[in-house]
Amino acid sequence: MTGVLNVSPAPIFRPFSAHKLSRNNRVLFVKSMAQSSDSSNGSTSLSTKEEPNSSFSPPPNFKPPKPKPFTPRGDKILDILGASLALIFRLGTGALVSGYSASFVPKNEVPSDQYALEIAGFKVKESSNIGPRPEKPIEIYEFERRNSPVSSLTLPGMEHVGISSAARFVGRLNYSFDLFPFLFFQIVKDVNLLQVREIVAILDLDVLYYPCPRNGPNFRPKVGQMGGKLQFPYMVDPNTGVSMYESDEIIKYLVGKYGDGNVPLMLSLGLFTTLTAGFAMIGRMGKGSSYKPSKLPPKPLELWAYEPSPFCKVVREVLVEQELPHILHSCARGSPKRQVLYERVGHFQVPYLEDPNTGVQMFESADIVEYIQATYAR
Ligand SMILES: N[C@@H](CCC(=O)N[C@@H](CS)C(=O)NCC(=O)O)C(=O)O
Repeated sequence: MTGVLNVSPAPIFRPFSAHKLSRNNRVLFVKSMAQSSDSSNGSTSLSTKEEPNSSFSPPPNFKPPKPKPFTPRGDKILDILGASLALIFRLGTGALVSGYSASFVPKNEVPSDQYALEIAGFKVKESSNIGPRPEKPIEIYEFERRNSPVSSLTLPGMEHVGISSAARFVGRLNYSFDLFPFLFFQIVKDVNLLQVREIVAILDLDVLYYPCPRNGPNFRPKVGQMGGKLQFPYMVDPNTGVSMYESDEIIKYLVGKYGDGNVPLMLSLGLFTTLTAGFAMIGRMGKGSSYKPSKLPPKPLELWAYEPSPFCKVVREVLVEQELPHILHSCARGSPKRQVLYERVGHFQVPYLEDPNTGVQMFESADIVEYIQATYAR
């Protein structure tokens, strides 16, 4: 399974100048994938604090594991259960692409070179009305605060997520300084990104994510440079040159440009959306929001995944904590990209990681997490 990739994404970073700067004052010019392939989209070069390491290799004796569908590794059952809460509270939002339909057919009706999930001797034929997707990945600078609810209560900024209705709701609960209001305020503030990720899955978009964890040295400051304020998520569409803050605006833009113009019901129910998205995060509080020192690779990792899958969620958390830019090949149920991966690898399962910096390609969430930590943690 280990080998050199046949897709070689453009480096995130511009070639470094011949001068090597001292470790403490290195300045690097960073370009996004899309920026490097087309300078006419209005994107700007930006400086980062970190120099990407130029050579990475897989951990010693690395062997990619065999895929084991729908089976968490024994020591990760609680993690996967916690991550599954999102699927339950959000009623599976993001699990199916737009216009999804499915039918059960006898096994022998589906040719062996076609991806189809097998259930109880039947194959599930799935389809969608997704048309051609944008040429270049959408770029999203992401930060999802998932603190322990009592460790940082940050009320300012809640106006971004319709806090007036949330505050009225809490008021009715006779607000006092016990755990629930802390928890409530915290989660209400942090649900924006989840909804954006859900729409990415529904619209089957590929996204180049730039993680901006708390204290992340590289991409977080760029958001301020590009858009004028430190607010997340921040989206840049290199296909149109449009960039914006505000999850609601981003969702409206994406469904208008790449969908049928209608915001899905579960993303447009106001306080209900906010609450369910907030509770969806409870199982993973404290994960995927604070920077853990890491080595920055020259190329983005590529992850085949989709938002509500608990197996994918635990991998995304580590990519965010390590501040590793990654291209998400979104492939919720009904996505034509499932067939693409099936043809490429002979099996479909997510998460599936391709690392162009080492040539590693692998399934299995727990092993992917360990691989990322072994390769990139400082
Ligand atoms: N043991 C695997 C399980 C991953 C898994 O089962 N993923 C599901 C999505 S949640 C999948 O890809 N199933 C195959 C399919 O949907 O056809 C891991 O930990 O990564």
